[in-house]
Amino acid sequence: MQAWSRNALRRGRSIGFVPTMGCLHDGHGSLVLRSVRENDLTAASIFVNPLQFGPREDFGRYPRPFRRDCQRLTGWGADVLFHPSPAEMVPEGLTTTISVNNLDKTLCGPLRPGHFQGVATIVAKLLNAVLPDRAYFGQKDYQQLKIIERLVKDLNLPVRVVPCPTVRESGGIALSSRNRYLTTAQKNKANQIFAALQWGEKLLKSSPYYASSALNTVKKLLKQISGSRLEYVELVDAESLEPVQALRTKCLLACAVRLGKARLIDNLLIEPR
Ligand code: PAJ
Repeated sequence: MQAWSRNALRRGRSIGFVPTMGCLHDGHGSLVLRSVRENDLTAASIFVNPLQFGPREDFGRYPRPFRRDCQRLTGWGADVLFHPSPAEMVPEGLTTTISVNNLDKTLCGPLRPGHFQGVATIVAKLLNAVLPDRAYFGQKDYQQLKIIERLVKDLNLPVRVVPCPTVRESGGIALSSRNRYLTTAQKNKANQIFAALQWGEKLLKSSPYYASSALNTVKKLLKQISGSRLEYVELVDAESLEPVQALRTKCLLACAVRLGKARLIDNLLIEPR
């Protein structure tokens, strides 16, 4: 991978990079298409990263439709796929990892101990392999995006992180590889997650100093989704990810909901009027 990238860079070509865990959908596609537009060459990676799954999470059953993924990447115009082996990415006796502080104290962090450390470690390794000028990340995983931005800044990594908006189905549900775990009926219910967040946005914009009341309404709406279990819904500052009591700065309204076999996350960025 590095040889391919060095060769391209020597020839003055810019490289865009889209890291993924595969089971590609149009959300991934939006990142690849943007990279193809903004760079001479686009690399994607597929690696189901064991370091970011907890012991009771879905690492074993995470879908891996590799041939279909390759076809999709070709269709979107990617130039190269990096598909490393687990042994290459997580060598036996791995002792050096990247620890994440502060930004993992809210939202998904407390519920998924070690998750963001696993993400940061593997993304740093992927960036070292691909040597891109730009790397594309989705706002659907907003906390991950902020942690990667911080990683790049803190470690002076020579790459520009490009945030990309969340792609949704027409009903509102954010595209996710884990939507595969949902039945059609559950998918319809999952649309209510986005509707609840939108309702929260409306309340927050009309009464920015009553954030806790807006949050309670969203919580109630999310809890009403039958067969679901709400893990959290939080309003945090969009930069520090610290909880806020009022909509004074740009904020993130984010939630995680368990529905059937899937754990779904979603969020909305909300700017004060
Ligand atoms: P994965 O879940 O495959 O997502 C790869 C990239 O696609 C991430 O940047 C994610 O935010 C983005 N993405 C997923 N669904 C999206 C949607 N509906 N709209 C826009 N972008 C979307 O995130 C990971 O993999 C891993 O943690 C990884 C960064 C590859 C490290 O292992």
